Amino acid sequence: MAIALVLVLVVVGSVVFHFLSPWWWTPIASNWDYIDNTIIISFWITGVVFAAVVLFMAYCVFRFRHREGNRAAYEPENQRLERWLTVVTAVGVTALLVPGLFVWSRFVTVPSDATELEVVAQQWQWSFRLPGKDGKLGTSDTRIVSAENPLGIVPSDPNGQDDIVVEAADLHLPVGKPVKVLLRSIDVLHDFYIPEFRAKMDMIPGSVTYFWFTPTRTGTFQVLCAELCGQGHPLMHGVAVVDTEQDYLAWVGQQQTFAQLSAPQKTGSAARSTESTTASGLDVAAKLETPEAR
Ligand SMILES: [Cu+2]
Repeated sequence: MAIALVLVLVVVGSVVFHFLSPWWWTPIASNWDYIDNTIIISFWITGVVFAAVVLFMAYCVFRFRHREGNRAAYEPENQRLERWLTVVTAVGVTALLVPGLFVWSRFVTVPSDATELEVVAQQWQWSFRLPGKDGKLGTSDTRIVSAENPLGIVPSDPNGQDDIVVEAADLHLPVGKPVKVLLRSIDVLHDFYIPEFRAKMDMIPGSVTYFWFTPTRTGTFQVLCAELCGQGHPLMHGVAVVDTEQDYLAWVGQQQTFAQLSAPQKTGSAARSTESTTASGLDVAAKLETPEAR
């Protein structure tokens, strides 16, 4: 009797806690409310099944409790019950999986007007690359990653020369514009995750994974790594700032392109003068950024 009561209390307590809990998702900042809806469907299905199974256990514990002289009946087969359970389980599992498949298909079907953003993970920092005026990212190769070329951009590809390189600094994005996020890792498995965007994907050395999203409100969001990636994993934070178009353009104007970053390697006064002007721009940018996340 006491055990049956405990089981009922577990169900009631879980349901009450779920609805009164102070912990819920951070307010959404992207178009992916489909993902929230899918999780809510999963909560409902798993919640109903959890309550039904535990309450049934409580009923059995109470109804078939030990009584003097009672004997259990042995019934190894019950085809009607098995058919019924198979159908209910199949419906439940289908309802859990199918919404996710629809969301996944949207998640990787990138709209044609999305601009590209490359995110490069390494132990233990985030770097970003945005296409320059040509709107195209140049090719990259992990094998040529060096201190001077931290993202491994192929110097011979003209598309890469105007790419904006944001190494281990804050990322800015304009609000309301779809972004195709290309994910690369130059060492181990990482996972790019911004909770408010509801978007998250593994980054696999040697391949480029991608998804897309549209930021729907301005604000400063934390970039997390959601894959255990070594000792510094808990410290692998970044900052993504969603700006108004105007603020975004002001930020872009302060960033350095790949060509500017590789200029110091060249000799000659022209290269040096480019370096000095852009370096001062970067100093201003560094002062404006919020360094608290690092
Ligand atoms: Cu990581």
